[in-house]
Amino acid sequence: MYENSRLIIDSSNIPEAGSITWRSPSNIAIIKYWGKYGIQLPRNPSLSLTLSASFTDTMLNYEFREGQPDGQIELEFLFHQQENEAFCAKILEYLQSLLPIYPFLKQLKLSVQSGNSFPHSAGIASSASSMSALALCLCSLEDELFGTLKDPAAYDKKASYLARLGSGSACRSIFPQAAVWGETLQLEGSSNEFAIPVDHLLHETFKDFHDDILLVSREEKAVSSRAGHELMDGNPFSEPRYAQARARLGKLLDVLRAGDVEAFGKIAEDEALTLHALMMASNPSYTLMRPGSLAIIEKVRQYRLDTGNPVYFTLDAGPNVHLLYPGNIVHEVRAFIDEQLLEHCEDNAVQQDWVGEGPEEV
Ligand code: 2P0
Repeated sequence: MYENSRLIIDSSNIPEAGSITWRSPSNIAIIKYWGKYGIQLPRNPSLSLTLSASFTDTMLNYEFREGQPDGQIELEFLFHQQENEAFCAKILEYLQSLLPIYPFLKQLKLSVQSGNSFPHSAGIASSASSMSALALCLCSLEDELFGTLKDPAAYDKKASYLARLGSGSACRSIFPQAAVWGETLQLEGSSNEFAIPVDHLLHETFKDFHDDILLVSREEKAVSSRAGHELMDGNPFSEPRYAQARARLGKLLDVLRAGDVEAFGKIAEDEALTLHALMMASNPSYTLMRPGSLAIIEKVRQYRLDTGNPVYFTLDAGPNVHLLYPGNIVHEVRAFIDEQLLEHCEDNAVQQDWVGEGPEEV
């Protein structure tokens, strides 16, 4: 979509050195993206809530590189002020892959410094926040050098597109409150190439929703998301699953408009359990929930029966449980977590989060 770009720095107009910093949040998928094709294109549309407290700060420094650049990008990378070879290699590979879109990247010396608001080993997915923060820095860099992204909607679309190329779920983090990634007949302008905002559809209730992340285990994930997506290719349930996700997304859009918290919770839980069932039914198969995850799920169901409070769970591709609930019951739910759920969390760890307003330049 943006390939074959002519974004090249003219030697008669060399830019001064500069620095750009973005803070970008993580997101929690309610309709899950699981299964992809081509270059990070989703097999079904997904919908997420944008979070707030779980974010990545990324600073990009740049200066013009004298002399004839070869095909290699020049990059220094620090994660929490420390060198990190694995992350550096990943970012370098990503930037190299963007050269058809951003050929000017090899005309610069780049330095990236990044850090998360949550511990790296907490088992909270950081690819959505980190890749969206980096993509936003790149769009600001494009605009500073060439003045080509002045229109906010064009800016967000390109940031979402670039974030997707880094990590699929990252394309949804660009937008406030909620976003949909993937073509669906229900939403005009939806695309497999980038996410679109759907905050304008949300009933007030969902603008004040919480997501407390119960950290059942901080261990590295047993299956990388790349390998997980690949497992869908040979999975006998994959086609019905993609149809199911499309149908659930249509239903969820109605529910989000109507403010129907109970129907929202039903879809969120069904999606989480479907995701894990798909992994259990893959070959090889994975059970990513731990005993603590199941104990929490059972207690959440019982708590709902006992109190009538609308508290629901979802899970990413890992053992941690996300508790979703409206802001007006935050004190009761926090007490429930402290009294009944913390015992299932590693080191009693919970990351409290809520629906947020999306990334900000800092
Ligand atoms: C999601 N997940 O919709 C789903 C639900 C995890 C469970 O997207 O390979 O890191 O970078 O495109 O985005 C995690 O996968 O995968 C994910 P890549 P990503 O949030």
